[in-house]
Amino acid sequence: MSTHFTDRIEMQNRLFAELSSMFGKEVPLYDRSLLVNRECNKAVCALVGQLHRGFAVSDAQLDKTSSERHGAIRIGRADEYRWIARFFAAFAMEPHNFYDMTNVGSKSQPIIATAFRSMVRPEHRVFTSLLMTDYFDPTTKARIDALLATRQVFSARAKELIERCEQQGGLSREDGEALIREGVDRIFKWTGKARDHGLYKDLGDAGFKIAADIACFESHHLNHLTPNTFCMDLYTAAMKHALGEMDEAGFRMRAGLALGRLAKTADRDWLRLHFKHLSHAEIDSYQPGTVADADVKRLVDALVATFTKPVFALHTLKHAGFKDFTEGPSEDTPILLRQDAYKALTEPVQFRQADGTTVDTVHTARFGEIEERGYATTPKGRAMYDTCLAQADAAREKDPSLPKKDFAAYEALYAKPFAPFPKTLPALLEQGLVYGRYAATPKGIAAKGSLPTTDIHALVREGFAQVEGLRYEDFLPVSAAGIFASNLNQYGTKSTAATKPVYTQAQLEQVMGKAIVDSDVVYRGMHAASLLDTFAQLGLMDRVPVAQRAELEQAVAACPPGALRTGHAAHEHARA
Ligand code: OOG
Ligand code: NI
Repeated sequence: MSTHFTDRIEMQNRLFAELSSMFGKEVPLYDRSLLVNRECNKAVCALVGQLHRGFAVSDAQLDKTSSERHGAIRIGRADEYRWIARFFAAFAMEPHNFYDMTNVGSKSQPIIATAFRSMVRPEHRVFTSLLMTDYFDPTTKARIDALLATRQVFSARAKELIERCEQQGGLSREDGEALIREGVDRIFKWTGKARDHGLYKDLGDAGFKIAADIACFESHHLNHLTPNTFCMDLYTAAMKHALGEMDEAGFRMRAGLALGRLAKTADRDWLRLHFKHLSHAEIDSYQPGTVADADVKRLVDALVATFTKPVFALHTLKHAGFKDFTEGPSEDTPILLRQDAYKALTEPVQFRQADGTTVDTVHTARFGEIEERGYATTPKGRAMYDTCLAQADAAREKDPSLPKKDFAAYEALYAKPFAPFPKTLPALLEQGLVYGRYAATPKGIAAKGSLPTTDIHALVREGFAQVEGLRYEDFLPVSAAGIFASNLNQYGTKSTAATKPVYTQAQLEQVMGKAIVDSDVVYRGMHAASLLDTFAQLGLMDRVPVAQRAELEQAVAACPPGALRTGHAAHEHARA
């Protein structure tokens, strides 16, 4: 038995690179949207390089950072879901958080979900839904269950590889590659083939498009694969321009606005948030520079010229337009996750009927999402976000046509409820709204024994300690509901069962045979462990108030050990 197993994180990166290239071949619009994102990210790096003299990102690093992905798949049967959990475990991806999408008000869908990702510095994550057929009346449930029962998504070979990985504790390089091929060529592949057009039509007509998308297909086809943007507003403007929805003047204005704002907000904390490969020391070595209006104009000119190249004529490809507004916090609030998308494409499908006949028709589900990750919130920050979001959503719903009619007015309207939210990392940390990772600085260690305070914010301000904001690596149920609503081209659904069943995290854990990680516990544990380390290094441990110390120790004890033990190593690894 070989002990030289292939590295699971490397396998994960390979899997996502392969999925991305598969998706790019299946959906040319996705492939081109990656190019648009790359150009936007490059422009952002040029601006930031001028703002922080010494900052530069190699093409390879840019590609790596732009290529972090999240994806979404939808599963029909509990046993399939368990195989998926076992499949992702081979790639060091564990279930994080429970999302009950049957329970998000008017945008509810008949699914429950978790997201598979690595615990520490995750690059990729997959939102994985399970269709709950008991959400439906008994007749519909029986029809869906019967059709689902007759498909086989995992080949015997895929199962054998997963079992081998579990038994051996890893896979050889060849076996790892073979499992990736199973994912790319079969499990997540779009085939354009479906079954039982009658059921498909009945479910769609009753408003259950998601059930149709799951039940009638023969694989867990990727619904979307979402790259990472450094500047959401620049990307959305560029896509609207490339899709022919925004003329050059409109693009110039929006791009100028986005980059102009970035020139004011892209501070060192922003660099640490977006460029995980950079060390504190590297970032500290940059010299402050300035960005004038003329510099922004030059960057916008260059983007305008770039987007006239034929490869960026996205409007010549089949498409259904771009979403009207971005999901998540307002543009000036750097927390959690902002997401947007080009709308779902209508693609040909062929149904094979039970009697052997075929039906040629179309299916609308796969779309092109983009995301920008912000700081991870504490429960206090999350509660504040939920309140602001509810107000902002309500304001938008009063006039849904506003984003298209008058974008500036819409932006102001949406940002207003978020006004109480601090906009910088120090303020967010001081108010206990986001998590950070602290460390003692050489200056702090030199001053050990004579430090005047245990107030971590003061210690950071005085340069005795340093901090980086933890990045949010998870999903947002309300955003996800909005995304479902827009990619299914419908609002929400209501259960047709006699009484709507209640779904629990324990139920999904039982389906998988493993526990779901609560990402808040992990963020809090990382935050607390870094504080305790910092106090110890600064010789302040004895002066930390007893209650505060006990709380930090509890947070560390509650955190799964993997998150803390490998945290440092993984960090160094990512930097190498
Ligand atoms: C998943 C929608 C949720 C997100 O980014 O919130 C999602 C789906 O469409 O299957 O991907
Ligand atoms: Ni998504």
